[in-house]
Amino acid sequence: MTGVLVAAVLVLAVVAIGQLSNLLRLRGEIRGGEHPPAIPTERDNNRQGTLMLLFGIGLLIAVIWSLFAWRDTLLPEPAAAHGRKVDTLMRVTLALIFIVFFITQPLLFYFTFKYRGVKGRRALYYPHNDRLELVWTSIPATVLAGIIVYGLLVWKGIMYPSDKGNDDPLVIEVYGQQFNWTFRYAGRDSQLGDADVRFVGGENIVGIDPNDSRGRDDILTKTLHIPKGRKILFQFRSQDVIHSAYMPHFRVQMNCVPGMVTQFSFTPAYTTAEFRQLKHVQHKVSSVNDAIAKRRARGEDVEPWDFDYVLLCNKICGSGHYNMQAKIRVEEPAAFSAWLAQQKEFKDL
Ligand SMILES: [Cu+2]
Repeated sequence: MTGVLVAAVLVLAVVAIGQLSNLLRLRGEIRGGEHPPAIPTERDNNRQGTLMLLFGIGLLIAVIWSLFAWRDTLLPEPAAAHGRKVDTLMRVTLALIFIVFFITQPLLFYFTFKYRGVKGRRALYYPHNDRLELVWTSIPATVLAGIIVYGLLVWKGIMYPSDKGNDDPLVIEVYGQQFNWTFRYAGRDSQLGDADVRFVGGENIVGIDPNDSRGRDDILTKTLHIPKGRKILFQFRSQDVIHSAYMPHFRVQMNCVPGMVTQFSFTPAYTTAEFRQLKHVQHKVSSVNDAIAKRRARGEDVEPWDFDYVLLCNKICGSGHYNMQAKIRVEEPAAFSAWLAQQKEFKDL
């Protein structure tokens, strides 16, 4: 709220200054008849040039400061095997962006200062240079093409791995609807039964076809439990609008599109309990809980927080979008099997 008020005050101040300068100009016109043309003086040019240089220096200091101050807000170590490839791609891209930024921005502000208006100095008329055009077109084009090819190779490595490894994936359907998630496990036959929106009703939230025998042992749940170390094949569907299943700790995001099935597979690398032991996760949990402790001391009713993997909807899908989330529990395979065995099959609902 304070931020909005400060922004409003700043906007109003800019408007007031604009109006004031209009008034002064009108007053000048009324008093002196014709308004003299505004030709900047040597002093104006020096002042504007210096201000521009100071602004540039301030901008660079702010960027460097924010890089250090907010480095902890980046995502921690990935919780799925393929996540390192995504993170490396991200780091390479960020490194290139910052190299270009730290070359071009200081030059931009320095030249603005250096070539400010000086009495008697005329700008050099330099309309065209083929060699320069070639250099500043071909270098960015080559670098961008390199990033795109690298990105495509990473995508191919994640989506179509050459090493199929333990290829007995656990199949789980992630079903989005305004505004919640339902999960369907394939049951003992490792196959999901057919589903169609026309069968949706009562307990049959995802529209399992009652005539398809493969669907009889499917299991519907509202919490997502997955075993560590086993490949999980997620199949995404949506009942109404486009949702997007976003599991940031596993570096996964996939759209859930009505009328089609999209998929993504990954292998969880840490159980929830193990991930909670990692240093940066503990650091985050303790800093959040410090803030919560202060609120509790003020008498607010806030529960302490512990880390959990999350599934969030990452498409603005309607008024309840903000709350379309679920916790993900990664467990040791034995604990996962015990949990799954307690769930009801579709035929028993
Ligand atoms: Cu959604």
